[in-house]
This record gives sequence, structure tokens and C-alpha cells, in this order.
Amino acid sequence: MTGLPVVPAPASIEALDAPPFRLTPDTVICGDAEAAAVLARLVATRTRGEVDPGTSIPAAPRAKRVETSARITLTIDPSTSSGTEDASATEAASGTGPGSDTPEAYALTVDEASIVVTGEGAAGLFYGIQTLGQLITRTRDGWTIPTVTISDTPRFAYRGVMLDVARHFHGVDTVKAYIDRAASLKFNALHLHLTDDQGWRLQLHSRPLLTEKASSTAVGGEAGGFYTQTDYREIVAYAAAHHMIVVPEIDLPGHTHAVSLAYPELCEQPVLSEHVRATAEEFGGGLPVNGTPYEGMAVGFSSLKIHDEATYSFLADVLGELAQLTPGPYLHIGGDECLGTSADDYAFFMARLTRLAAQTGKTPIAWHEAGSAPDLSPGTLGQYWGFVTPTDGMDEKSRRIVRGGGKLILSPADAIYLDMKFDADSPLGLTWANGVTTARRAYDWDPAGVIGGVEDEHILGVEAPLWSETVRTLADIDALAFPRIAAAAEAAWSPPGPASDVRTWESFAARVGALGPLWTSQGIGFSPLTEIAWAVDANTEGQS
Ligand code: TNX
Repeated sequence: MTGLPVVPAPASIEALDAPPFRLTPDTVICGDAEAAAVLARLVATRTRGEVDPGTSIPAAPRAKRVETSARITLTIDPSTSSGTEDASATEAASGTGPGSDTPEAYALTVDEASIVVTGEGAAGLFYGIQTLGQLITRTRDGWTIPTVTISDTPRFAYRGVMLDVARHFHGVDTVKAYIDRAASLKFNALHLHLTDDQGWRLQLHSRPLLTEKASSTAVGGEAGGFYTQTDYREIVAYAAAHHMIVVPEIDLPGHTHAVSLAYPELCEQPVLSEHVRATAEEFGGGLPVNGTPYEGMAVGFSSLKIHDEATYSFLADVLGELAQLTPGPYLHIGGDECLGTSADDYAFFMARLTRLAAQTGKTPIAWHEAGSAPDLSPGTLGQYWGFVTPTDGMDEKSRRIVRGGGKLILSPADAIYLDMKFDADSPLGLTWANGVTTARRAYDWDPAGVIGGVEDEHILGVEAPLWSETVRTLADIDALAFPRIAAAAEAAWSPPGPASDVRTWESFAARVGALGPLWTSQGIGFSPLTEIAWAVDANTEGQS
């Protein structure tokens, strides 16, 4: 047991009662050049420029300084221990998880004289550096890092965050900022919800009308936007540099009202259910009319035409081009909330859609409703968005996906939907997932305890979605995501409760509270929820 503020909790951590390592202007970082640059930036940010370490062994005139300076050494060693003897956890750890380009385990040792971070691969080294950044502490003696030995590896291969860029559009800089934040918590997948009723956000040369005609508005009639292919490639490259893949989602066959602005012949008329009318009453935005932008927040009223071959030519173009643009292994094809589509039509469509997606060479991911369709392309993955205690047969739909050979990504809405309100008075966020989601509720669940019969070996990973009906800016994203995103990171990365004595709410709350100064130094506008005691740096704000 240790009180050191590492989040997500490592597989193994041992704090030693010995003097800490002192970060000074003479500290030198050596070893892997790319990693050294990452750590040097992190140290400079965390210490507000008070420590700005050199990043390699300086040449002759300064050699003397090197001999006397404390060193941080960063290396990649494929034989780095995974930090766990539990065979069930090693699938994620031993290879390159499907979300990652390189192995993810790392080891970190800190003593008074030196620090060594060893990654099993480049991703592992990057994660070791993130852990090190969390351990930097301002004491009365200056900037220090406590003496510790850590050996760490993830529980799950896929650790995702989702950003909805359709309800409100979020530009490239915001997406990059969210990648920075997610990668620092050891997430390795960015799921972009690129299309919905309110807008189509990715330029496709095979179907240029989509962004020409269906991208300019958003919820509330606000300005929309879209990514050019250059923008999208820039996001993919930035994610890769942070050891994250991009999982693009084209939500089908529902959530497709925007398509009617570009290709009206492909779309059914909106189904004006009681929910659609009630949502218009409560949140505004009017009722959907094909061919005109939808500015409301209702769901489930739109659909592509299921029995028209033109639909499948459209999908072949869209998915084919998207697959070409996307180096990651997955295409997310939606499949949620098709409330006006009959069960037979839905099943027919999902069987064809999952095959079209698989033909691009990618593995399809669908929301768990797809499990109601009996003939999905084998191996289709499911994303569960029901509650921690499943309702309405959502668990059975998810189990059917597992029986079809697909693993699950768990996104229980009443725990880690980051767009749920954290406080009833906040103007940000929604409440449909069992009301306000406290940080404690975000934390107190286990991936293997949600769906009966679904254990670690059936679970690809965990993902925290952030839908953007009420989310306009990076500040809004920060306020909703932080600190609850850290609970999702811990569910995705850390060993489960009984195997680890730090997997308790009390430990998590203390560890997260200690990250306040790091997040502040990084410009993260987290919500200082009162459930957590937030630390401040010694000296700088009059407290030790
Ligand atoms: C449900 S859960 C949705 C989204 C909404 C979100 C708002 C799921 C797959 N779909 O369409 O944006 O709720 O919280």
C-alpha cells in the first residue's frame, strides 16, 4: 500500500523510506531521444519552468557537469517485466495490444541519485514517463520525486476515450488537447463520433456533398465544421505520436439525418415519436425535417433506406474511403438507437453493414444493440453503453456479440459517460443515465462485474464517451471529463480490486486529489468536486 499519487494505479508499486531524488537545473535526461523530449517538456510544465532539464549527455565542455549531475535514464528493453504473474492479465501486456503500436509495460526506479525508466516498447516508456510526471512534488526543499520501485502493465488492451464531434464540432486543436490529456492517463484509443443527425464532420472525396451540404450547423443552430482529410491525417498522426489509435465512427443506419441534406434519396422520413416531440419541448431545436439541418437533441428518428441498393453503394464508398484514411484496425459503424427501424430491417442491415466494414480489412465495432441481429459478420466487436446493472436485455445483446466471436468494450453510461452531470446545478451535461454521476459512482464498478458471464477474457477494454450536446469548448470538455476520466483510466488499466490494495475509492480519491497541481500546470480546467480533497503545491500557494 502506498499513498503515492499514481493514476491509474500501477500493477505493482513499492515506496521506500529513503531520501527523494531532487530535480534541479542540473538534472540531465539521457537515453531515448524522443522520450527524453517528452519528459523534458513534462518537467518544465510541471515545475513552471523552474526546472528545464537538458535532454542528452552534453559534449566535452560540460562533461564535468554530467558526472556530478543526477541523471534520469530512459531506455527501451523488450524484456522488461510485465509486473504481474497473473496469466489472465498478460494478453494485454505481452503483445502489442490492439490499441497500441508497441508493448506497453514499463518499470520505474527512483532513488536519491538516479531515476531509470525502462519501457517494454516505446509506448511503455511513454507511460513510465507519465507516471514519473505524476510523482513530481513541490516540497519545501524544491522539486523532488519520491523513492519508489514500480513495475506496471495494463489490465486491458483497449483503453479508449470517445469525443462526439457531431453534436458540436471540435476543431483539430481541441482534439489534440484531448489526446494530450487522455494519453497522460494511459488511454490508447481515441474514438471519434464523426457523424450524427446534426452534422457530418469528415470530408470524403467519394461523397463530397456530405461536408459541402451537411456540416455547417450543430445543436442549437450553432456553427458546425468538418475535418478536411489533411486535418484528419494530422489528428491520426498526433494520436500515433502519443501511442493512440483513432477509431472513426460513422453512426448507421440511424443518427443519419445529416445525410438527408446531401443525399435525400437515401433517407427515410423522420419518425416523430413522443420522445422526439418531448425533447423539442424540453431542449428546443424543433422537429426534424429531411433536407434541413436538425438543431435539437432528440435521438432515434432517422434512418437510411434499408431496402435500397443505393444505400449500400453509399456505404461501400464511405467505409472504403474511411478505411483507407485510417491506419488503426477498427471501424465503428454505430448501430445504436434505431427506434423507428423494425427488428427485421435492423438485422438485415447490420448483417450487410458489418460485412461491408469487414471487407475493408478492418474489424467492425458496433454499439451493443447490434447483438440483437443474429447474423453479424463473425468477430464484430460490441460496445456496451447500458448501466452498471444492466436493464432492458442489454446484457443479453452484449453476450450474443461475445457468442459471435467478438469481444466487448465497456462504457457503462451511469459510470463513465463523461457527459453526465457531475453536479445537478451545472449547466453542462445530461442526466438520463440515472441522474448525476459523482466521481465515486464513476469509480465504484468493475468491468468484469457488469454483464453476467462476461469476464476479462471477453473484454477488449473500457471506453469513456463524451457526447457533446451541451459541450462547446475545451473548457467544457475539461470540466466534464476531469476528474471522472481518471476513474475510467483506472478501470481500464489497473488490476482489479482484490488483487490490488489501492483499488479503493479512498485511495483513488487521495491519489487523484494529489494530481490537482499537475493538471493545473497543464492547463486542465478540472472540476474541483468536493468529494475529493485537492492538493496545492507547497510554497507556491502557502501550504506544504
Ligand atoms: C445516448 S448511448 C447516445 C447518444 C447521445 C447520448 C447522450 C448511445 C450509443 N447513444 O446518441 O448523444 O446518449 O448522453
